[in-house]
Amino acid sequence: MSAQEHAKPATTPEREEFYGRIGKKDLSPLWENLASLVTPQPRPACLPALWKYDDTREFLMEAGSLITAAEAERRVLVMENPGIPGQSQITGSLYSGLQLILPGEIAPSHRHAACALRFVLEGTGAYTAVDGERVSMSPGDFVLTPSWTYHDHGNTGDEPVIWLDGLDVPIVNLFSTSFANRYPNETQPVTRAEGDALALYGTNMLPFGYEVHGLNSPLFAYRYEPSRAALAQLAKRGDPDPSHGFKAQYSNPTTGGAPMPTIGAYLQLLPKGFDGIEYRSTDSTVFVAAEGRGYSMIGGQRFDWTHRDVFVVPSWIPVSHHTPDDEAVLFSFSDRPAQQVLGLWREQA
Ligand code: 1HN
Repeated sequence: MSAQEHAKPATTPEREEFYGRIGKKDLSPLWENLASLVTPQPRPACLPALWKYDDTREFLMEAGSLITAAEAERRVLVMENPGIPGQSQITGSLYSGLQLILPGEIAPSHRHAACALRFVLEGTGAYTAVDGERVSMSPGDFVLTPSWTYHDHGNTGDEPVIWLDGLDVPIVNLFSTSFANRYPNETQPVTRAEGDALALYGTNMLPFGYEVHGLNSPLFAYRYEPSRAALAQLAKRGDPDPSHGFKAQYSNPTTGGAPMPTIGAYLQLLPKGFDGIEYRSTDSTVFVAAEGRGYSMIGGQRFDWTHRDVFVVPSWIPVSHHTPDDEAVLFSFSDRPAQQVLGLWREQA
């Protein structure tokens, strides 16, 4: 315990007896718990962790023969942070899992208060329908399903499709604000042609007189190729950031802000030979390797990762990234926008 921390007062028989009596009236002494309630620094319960794609994929394919997408509603293997097992949380505020949809399957339409993102890891031929538009999904694409929008997934191709899901379910449940319902039919009607949102919002134009409404980006698919090209362009312009390499944030084209109110998403290029310096921030962050391989030091522990491996960096734990042998690209997401709007976010390079 540091000098700044509040020392827990001594226990005496009189005090113990008092605590027992007030406990029966649903009261407790703050001085017994103050030090763990108000900590001088974040003390995340979640731990640094890594999930190897090859291992998880094998279990996911096994799940594919045990249950259909229709019966499961969503066939997902949840990544349980080992520091907080059994809570469907990868960090203290976010949920993440790997979802499999097999050829011919439909994951039925539903909506919920939680916002979701997908980052496609394997396969082509699947789509997500959001707001009456079906968007096809290819590896590296980043797809949103904003809060309270009906969404269903389908696979009309001939190979399994796997993506990383990220949701703010723990935040929604912290506030006890969960609502959800199924669409009356398996799929929502298609009312807009594919490419509609991209043409309207993704070309540096907005429909004339457009007024921002809601907190989510109306552009709900961000293709890998142009995102990757933006990183390559950043790399041509100068030196990498010493901690982040060449890093960009996905933005809502109508506001310039985060694509969703609770979750920010990022893409970074780590050039071959990058030897990053430590960085920490209060937003526990989920990373997945979109390309290449390397390793990250998280709180002094080394995590070697390769294409499609997922790892998590808890709040305020220093992280550095290293790519001695190969250029790599990392996709990541965190609750940074929520922390920023609440005035809680901090970082330290
Ligand atoms: C959900 O709706 C999806 O729509 C995936 O694909 C994962 C995890 C928790 C709650 C809802 C999806 C989910 C989820």
